[in-house]
Amino acid sequence: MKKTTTKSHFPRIRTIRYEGVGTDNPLAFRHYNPAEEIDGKSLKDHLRFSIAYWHSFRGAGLDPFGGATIVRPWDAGKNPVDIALRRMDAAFEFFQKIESPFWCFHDRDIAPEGRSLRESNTILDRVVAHAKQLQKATGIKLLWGTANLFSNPRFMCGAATNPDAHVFAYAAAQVKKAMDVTKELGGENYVFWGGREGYESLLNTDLKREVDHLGAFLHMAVEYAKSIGFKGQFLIEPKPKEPTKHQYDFDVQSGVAFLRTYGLEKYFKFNIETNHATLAGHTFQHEIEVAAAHGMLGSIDANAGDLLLGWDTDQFNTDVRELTLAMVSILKAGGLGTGGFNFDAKLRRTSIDMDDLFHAHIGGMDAYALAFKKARRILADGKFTKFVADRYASYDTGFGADIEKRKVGFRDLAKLVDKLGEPKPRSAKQEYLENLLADYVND
Ligand code: XUL
Ligand code: CO
Repeated sequence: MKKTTTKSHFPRIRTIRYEGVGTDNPLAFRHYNPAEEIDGKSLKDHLRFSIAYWHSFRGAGLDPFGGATIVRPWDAGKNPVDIALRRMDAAFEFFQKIESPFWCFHDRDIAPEGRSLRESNTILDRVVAHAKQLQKATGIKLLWGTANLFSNPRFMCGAATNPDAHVFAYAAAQVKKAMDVTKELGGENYVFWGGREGYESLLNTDLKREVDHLGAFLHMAVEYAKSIGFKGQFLIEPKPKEPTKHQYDFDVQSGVAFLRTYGLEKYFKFNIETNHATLAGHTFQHEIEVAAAHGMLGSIDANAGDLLLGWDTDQFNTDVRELTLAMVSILKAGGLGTGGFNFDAKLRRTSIDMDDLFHAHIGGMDAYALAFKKARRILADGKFTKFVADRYASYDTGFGADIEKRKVGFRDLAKLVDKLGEPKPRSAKQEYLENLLADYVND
């Protein structure tokens, strides 16, 4: 990657290199070799890793019981715009040193909010112009942009689902600008995570009206994108709860129903986040399979939750078994297209050193790279694919094929059962398959 000329914010850390599994250097990749060619494409281009600006450059380690623990030198100073610009330099140096080809942001994490929307937009434009220069100088690209419609108190009762039309209008104006700057930075996607689009109590909520408003809002976004010629893919990021008790985009399946109900399915795919999947009571792989089944697999927010805690802990994922299963489903679906793997993950509040940011991403990137290779082997060997195909083979011919083609009805099938009698039970062989998977994961 090309170098920038600004002073180093990470002077003691050099660009992370691939050194292979034998290395004892903790600041090296063991599995992620960005330049490695696989099927005529580099691993970097296969995986399309991305860094989440909000966690890695705005996360300060706050929790409900205590304030900032993670203090960065570039955040010092009085003028918030100068700080934002310097922080952006630090971020791009990090993106380069960690060998990430993409980054992602919310409007409000890259630039401070002004006293009016107009002033906020002016500040945002200044920071975006700087980001554009840094993108050009480094070759790092924008995977997606989005608007923060959840931090400011004005959004406490929702944005597009707010009972006050004035707040809806404000949210629309903010997304309009966020789409403009995403286009300006060549963003390949635009994400909608329904921050506070949900409710706490039905005593004060008109659920139907709120969901209708969300449908209207997204139609306006589609129309606006067309009008400015923004070609990036729109993505919905489902999450079942947190911050609100009932979020409207609960999971992928309910997201599909929502999009189809409002005639939006042509315009959206899903950004699936591991920790959101588990909060919904699903596995990561389940959410990927549901999106893929509808041709709506878009991108991944790569992280992990702690299953012993009931909230969105946004940890870096080093669970190769879980990631291998996810990768199998992603590769089977033909990959992520314009999407990528965005590390929507944060340091623990006790990990306060600069190098912790590197260790965290190295671990996540290595785990995904290893999982990618294992998944490719699993699919090339074809053992699971063959097992599953055999399991459904009765639908390939005869009356099974007629069922799939809807050529038969209950009367035909009732007659058939009179003739065939009792079906013969057949083992689903789960333990055998789990052992087979363990061979790949442990190898
Ligand atoms: C929140 C979350 C967001 C979205 C972007 O849980 O995942 O950071 O990814 O708004
Ligand atoms: Co996310």
